[in-house]
Amino acid sequence: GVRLGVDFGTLNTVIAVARNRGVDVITNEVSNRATPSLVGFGPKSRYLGEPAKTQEISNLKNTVGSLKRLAGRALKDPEVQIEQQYVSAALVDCNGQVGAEVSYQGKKEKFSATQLVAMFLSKIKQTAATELKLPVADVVVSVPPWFTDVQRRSILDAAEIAGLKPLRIMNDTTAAALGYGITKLDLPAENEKPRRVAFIDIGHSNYSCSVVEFKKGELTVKSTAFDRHFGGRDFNLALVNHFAKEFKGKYRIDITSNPKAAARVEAAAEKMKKILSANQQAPLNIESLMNDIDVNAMVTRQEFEALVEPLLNRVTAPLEQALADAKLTKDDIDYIELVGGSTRVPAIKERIQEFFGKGLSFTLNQDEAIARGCAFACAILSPVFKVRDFSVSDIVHYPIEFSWEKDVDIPDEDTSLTVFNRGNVLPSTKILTFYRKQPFDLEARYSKPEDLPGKIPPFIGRFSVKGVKADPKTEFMICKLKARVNIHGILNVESGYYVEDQEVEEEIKDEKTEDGEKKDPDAMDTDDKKAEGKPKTRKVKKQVRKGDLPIVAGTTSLDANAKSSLFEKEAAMIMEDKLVADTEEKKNELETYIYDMRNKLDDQFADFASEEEKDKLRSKLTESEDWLYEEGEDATKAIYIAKMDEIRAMAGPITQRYFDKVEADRQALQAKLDA
Ligand code: ATP
Ligand code: K
Ligand code: MG
Repeated sequence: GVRLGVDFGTLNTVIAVARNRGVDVITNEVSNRATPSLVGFGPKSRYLGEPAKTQEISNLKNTVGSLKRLAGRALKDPEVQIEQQYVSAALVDCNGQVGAEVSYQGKKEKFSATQLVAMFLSKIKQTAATELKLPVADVVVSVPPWFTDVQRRSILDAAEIAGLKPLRIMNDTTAAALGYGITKLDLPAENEKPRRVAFIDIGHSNYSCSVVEFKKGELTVKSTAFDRHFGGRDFNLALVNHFAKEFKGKYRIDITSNPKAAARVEAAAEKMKKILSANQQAPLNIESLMNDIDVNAMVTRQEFEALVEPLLNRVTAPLEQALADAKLTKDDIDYIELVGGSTRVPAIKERIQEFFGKGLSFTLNQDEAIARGCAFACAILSPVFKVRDFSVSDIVHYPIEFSWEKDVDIPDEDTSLTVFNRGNVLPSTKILTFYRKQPFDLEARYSKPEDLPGKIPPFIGRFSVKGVKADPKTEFMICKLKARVNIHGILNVESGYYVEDQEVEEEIKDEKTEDGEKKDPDAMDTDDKKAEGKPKTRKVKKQVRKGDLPIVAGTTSLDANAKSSLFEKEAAMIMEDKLVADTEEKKNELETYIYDMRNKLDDQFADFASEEEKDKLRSKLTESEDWLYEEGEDATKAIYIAKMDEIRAMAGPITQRYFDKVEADRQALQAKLDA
């Protein structure tokens, strides 16, 4: 199967594919190496990716961007209100999640953020399948490292609604780090000092910095810090605000009152900003911006840097935080690797370089490193692929606690416990032990809601443990639950079982947990006594696994029914889009055919038809053309095909005579050559 990596950006999405010989970036239908992360809606079909961008300015109300930043959020979240500044469609509540209200096929419709992400991912799937000429399923998708459980679940659900199989939801900077490590052949050996690299990703809306340690075949993320509201769009906005003020005075127009004008200035500001990365000044010219007024302006790099000074002053905070969390100093960092489009801004580079006091590295492709890392991750996770194994150890960003009610009376038993701490290894499993007489519930939530982005509720999931009954001897059951923060960064109670204390004869072995993972030093599974290293057997008191405990989980993921119904809906919309595209294609073919045939009648077909035949065919062409621009403007695919067949039938004898002559000439020539 195809192994895809998708860097799902706020502005741009990059798709990479792992092949036997390495990783390649896939181009889209207009040969771009990045696809606008936009979804638009029209009277007949959706516009996904490039067409959404083309239509954006004329279809603002029905175009939705910032897709990933909406995923898993509620409308009332103050950060969603910030997002509305950048999203031109109206944001609304959609069954508890934020969504967009748009006009689609002539009706007002609401789509949840998860659905909108699914639409975009189904386009990405289609782009990859078209380019590779193979069906696509397995995928690794990147997200900002600060994404919480509910946001990650939304992306997972969306990928599944799009018919993809997400093998991993991966943090942006971790993906970049994997792409870096897997291609470096000179990493330190096991017993050597690790190489320490700071990966800095500044994109369109957010900024992350991870400190990562590398050794041969493995990477360990030591810390990740972020500014969730720092990226290229803030630099664009600074320019837009500057021009809004300038144009008020200079041209007496107020672009803030005109969304279309504001959007055009934003697009121009983005271009200008890029020019300023390589030049000392940049012009801005927009024709007929508002009230038929053409606007012109010029900004120097120095002026631009003054405008964004408050932003530039925020560049070092995540770097300081990342070092502090990793308990390292600037001097411990061997390399500083920059990725993301906004790390091209010279003033940003200067601030970072000044902070570390050493040169910056650009050994990764700034725009493609994350997608490439994701494709490597996908290949590693795929059993059929031959890729050098590379172990990736990431970290938990927000502490997670479990809470429960007391059952068996154990003095001093707590009713809640922080099970995963900030900075804990991810993925990792911890075994929770409970003494219980009957089925019970436990709830998982983030223990520091104030650290979460915006007003994301701390709730993660409620887990009901079934099949618990008291052992007649001890009057309770010893229940063991496996809580896991998995490779997506999502928490689940994956399984449960019960044990009994028994005296057993046991051979002393190495320390492995049941699923063969290396034992996490923080694991609470202290009951699983590890024996000393004597190579013989001895009697030990041991907990012996007796049976499974079924667990029913209630999380923020969509349930199976809801997911499959959204999958059906998405599939139906894909079919409709395809029908609209096919119909348009048939209409264009008919138009071209008419035009072509008219020319040929005066040219190569001229000697092969009588004047009467020509007149008849010409009037048929004119009549068909008139039809095409009137009643036939909006016909079905079948009708366009039928029209074309009618003309073909009438032109048939003429074209036949022409081709007979061509063939006769060819044979005559051949005979001459053979003679
Ligand atoms: P995010 O990572 O925040 O979700 P993203 O992945 O879509 O967003 P990128 O593709 O990394 O973002 O970067 C896009 C941003 O980089 C845009 O704001 C763009 O204007 C900016 N950018 C790209 N090239 C340049 C340049 N030469 N100079 C300045 N800015 C640039
Ligand atoms: K990107
Ligand atoms: Mg990005």
